[in-house]
Parts: sequence; structure tokens; C-alpha cells
Amino acid sequence: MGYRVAVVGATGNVGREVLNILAERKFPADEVYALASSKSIGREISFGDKILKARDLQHFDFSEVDFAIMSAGGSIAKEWGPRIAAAGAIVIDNSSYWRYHSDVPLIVPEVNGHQLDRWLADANRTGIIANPNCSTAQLVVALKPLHDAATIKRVVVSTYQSVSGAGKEGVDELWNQTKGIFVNDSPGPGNKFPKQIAFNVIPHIDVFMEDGYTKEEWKVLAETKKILDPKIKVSCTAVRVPVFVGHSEAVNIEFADPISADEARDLLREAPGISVLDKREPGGYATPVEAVGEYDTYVSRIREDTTVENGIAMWVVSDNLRKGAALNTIQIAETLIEKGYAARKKAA
Ligand code: 2RA
Repeated sequence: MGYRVAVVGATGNVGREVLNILAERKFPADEVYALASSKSIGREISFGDKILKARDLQHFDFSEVDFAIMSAGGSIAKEWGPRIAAAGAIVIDNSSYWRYHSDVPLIVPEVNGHQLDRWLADANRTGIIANPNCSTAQLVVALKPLHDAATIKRVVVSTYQSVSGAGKEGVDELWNQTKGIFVNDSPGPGNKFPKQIAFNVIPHIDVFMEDGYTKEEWKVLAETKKILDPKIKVSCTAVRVPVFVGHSEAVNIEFADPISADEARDLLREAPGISVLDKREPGGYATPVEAVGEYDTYVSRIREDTTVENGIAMWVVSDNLRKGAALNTIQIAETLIEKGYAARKKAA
């Protein structure tokens, strides 16, 4: 018996990618429902070789749904997560709303998918699982095999985040400003980014916090601790760059135990969800262009950092709409199925 899957926020960048990946991976679904806000009812969305019509979230009956994959923002997640879970579906939420709740697991299957065994067995579980921020997902996938081998003490990461992380408006703003500059127009102020994004970089993502870091930078820290190890110290600088899709990260790691660049490279080659592309020659590394549309996180430029004891520096690139969002939610659902979560019985 196949599963019933509701995709909430199906008309957005991530929701559409969820539908693409469900079809690509032949997710064992009998039914897939595209749900959206009332203003998008009836909008047509591709699902493999089919077209789905967006239905109204407000009037949808979740009582026979097995998985609700939500990519509709924090306020919808806050209101609808518990309602959908109370109807018996497992909610996998992409927003940041549930990520830091102690009774909600924050999961990257390659890293802490094992936590879902206990969660599934818990009769009092909330029914909600959180998906991490895009910049965290690719980072922890790359850190995990190295942490297991040599115990990470501290990570310093600088991100180069594409505009699709800011949604469709971010993509449109980069497109319009770039076109404007080419035809000799002033790009004008945008609505989404605080400074011109075309031909520029902006060291500011999400709101500023009291300590001077931004919320995006804090998310990388808090989520790495929750997913991988609370003892790891993390310092992040998050930067928006004029790239449409694909986040990159320059990562500097300090370990408790010795580890060479060759050892790190071998461990990463064997690790799930990672492709190592690391030739010390022009072009022998990954860039966002190669990562777009892919499932794996790419690791390149692996080298020893001799300015600290036991240091490694590396470059990590991934498709932020896939591993950073849609793909990870589907991998969570697949992990639950592997662990025995059965489709609910349908009414006759
Ligand atoms: C960004 N991390 O790139 C966000 C999206 N979740 O803006």
C-alpha cells in the first residue's frame, strides 16, 4: 500500500522542488496533493509527467494523509503543524519555526537519522519533524564523517548564499537588476535585499541580533549543535552573492585529534551524500553551477590549516533548494519508511 503525501506550499520554489524530487525518486506514493493558500487555488503545478491543481490548505482533510511536507513559512507552520499532526499525519517542516523546540527533532538523515528510531517508538511524539536551514544541512553532512574520526572542536564558516535562498522575490531581484545594468539603467533599490545584489555581495542575511551576528549566522551555530554535537563551537559569516541557485561555504575546522588532508579526503569520499571533487589544478573543484540539480553535497579544496593544531580547510557546495530544503525533507520521509512507518489504512 502506497503513502499519501500532502505538499504544503506547493507553488513556491521549494514546494515545486519537493514535487520534482518525489517524482524523480519514485517516492512510494499512491496520492500526492499540492496545497497552497486560497489565492493559488487551481494553479497548475508539474509532478513528473502529471499536472496537479493546487488545492486550498484551509479546506483540506488531512485525516488520511501519511506525510505533510511543509514549505510555507513560519506562521503557517506554527498554526498548521500541530493541526495536521493531530489529524495523524507526520509533518516535515522546512520553516525555522519548529527547529529549536526541544521536543521536535531536527534531522539530516546522513547525520542524525538514527534519532528517528526513538521518535517513531514514542507514543507521545509531537508528530512534527523539522528540516534545517539550507546552509546548515550541507555543512553538517560534510562535518559528520570528520567529527566521527577526529572530534571537531571549532568550526569557522563563511557562506556564499545564492538568491534562491531568499525565495522567488530574491531570484527576480537579481534578474531585474542584472538586466537593468546591461541596458544602462540604474538598478534602483530592490525590495528583498538591503543593497544592490547584481554584481555585488552583501554580508547580511536575515535580521541582526544583539551580539552583532545575523539570525542566519546564529541558525548555523544553533542547528549544527543540535544536529551534530552541542560541544562544537561555531562562528559563521553569512553572505548573499549574485548566484541564482547553489550555496557555497569556506569551512575551517579545528580538531581535537590529528587528521591529515588525505585522511579527510578519504573519509569524505566514503561518506553518504558527498561527492569529493578535489584536484589541485584550475577547475579541479566544485562551484554552484555543477551542484545545481544534484543530490550530493560537493567537497573541494581539502587542505591542512597549519595555523592551528589539527586544522583542515575545505570548500563545500550544494543545491540549496535540494539538499538544503526539498531533498532533505523527502530523505526524512524515506528514512521513516525504512524504519517501519507504515501507510495508514484508508477508509473503505
Ligand atoms: C537563505 N538560508 O539562503 C536562507 C533560506 N532558508 O536566505
